[in-house]
Amino acid sequence: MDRDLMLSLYRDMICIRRFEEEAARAYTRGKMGGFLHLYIGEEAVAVGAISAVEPTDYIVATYREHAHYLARVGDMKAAMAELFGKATGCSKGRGGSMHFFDMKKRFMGGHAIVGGHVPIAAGIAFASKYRGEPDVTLCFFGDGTANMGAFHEGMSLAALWKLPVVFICENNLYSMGTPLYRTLAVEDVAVRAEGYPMAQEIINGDDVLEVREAVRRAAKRARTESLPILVEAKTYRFRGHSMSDPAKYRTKEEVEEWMNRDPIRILAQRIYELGVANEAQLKAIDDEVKQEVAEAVKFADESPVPDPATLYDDVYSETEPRQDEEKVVPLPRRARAGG
Ligand SMILES: Cc1ncc(C[n+]2csc(CCOP(=O)(O)OP(=O)(O)O)c2C)c(N)n1
Ligand SMILES: [Mg+2]
Repeated sequence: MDRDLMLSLYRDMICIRRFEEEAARAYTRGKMGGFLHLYIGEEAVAVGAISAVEPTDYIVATYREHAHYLARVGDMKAAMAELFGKATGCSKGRGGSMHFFDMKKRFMGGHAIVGGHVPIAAGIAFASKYRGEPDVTLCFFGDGTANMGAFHEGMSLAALWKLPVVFICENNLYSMGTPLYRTLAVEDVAVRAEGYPMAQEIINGDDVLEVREAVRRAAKRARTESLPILVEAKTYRFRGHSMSDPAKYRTKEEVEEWMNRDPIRILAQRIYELGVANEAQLKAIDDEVKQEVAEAVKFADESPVPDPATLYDDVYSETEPRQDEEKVVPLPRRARAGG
């Protein structure tokens, strides 16, 4: 096992953990508006998967996307500033927690509508295939998403058109406060793949090396054979659904059991066993990361809010009244009804 790789995966996971712990503190201090959904406990999925693909491959994620953004783009300052709604944020402070974006790094969001991004991922993969480009799209989503109509539409088209997408289900056993067994008629989300059809694989989402290996294989197949796959990573979120959720619907024992399978601790254990690093060396990484997070908070705090004069920038609508506006005649009622 490559020493540098293991340490870099460790660092990436610690970055997400410490970033989000600090984000949670900032949230309670009223530094940001809207919701904040944390990925704490699920870090191995984003880090393992994104480390397994090329930097030119596309990433599409949910509202729990700070992790995927940090794993791909790694700019903590732009991430924290976005949470704080500042002009220096990765979406210029216009998106906030659920709408991180970085086109240059092919990080295609940050999507708040459950399932809405699955057809988008299929569309991106379609564009790659249509243009004859070698890129693969990774699409992350939760277990609850597997029951959404848009999810089935995206999966169905990906199978029909043999699109190079790796669908990655982050199965954390809950959609908001509802346990999976109350929403899903099957035990594993992965079996849904059979109906489209496409390949499937179930993996331990708390083992970053296992995730990396599975996604590496899946992405290679997508790239060389242009075939989609559904990978289901079993994992758990340690916090509530969002910051406003006290998570009373889970027993203390259940949470403790999963926290014993902390993905960061699992990798640390592997690192010790293989003699890659000792406790002091991992602590040094942690200390560096905490420093980086503190600098990101300072940067976000000191950054300006977006200038109101830029309100209409980057909006896909006319900011000036259209010249031909008076010529637009509404269709008569009956004609519209027929359409
Ligand atoms: C179309 C739509 N319906 C409902 C919601 C409200 N909502 C936000 S997250 C969520 C649960 C999604 O659960 P899951 O897909 O398992 O993802 P997780 O939050 O567990 O990562 C719901 C119902 C939404 N954002 N979009
Ligand atoms: Mg879930």
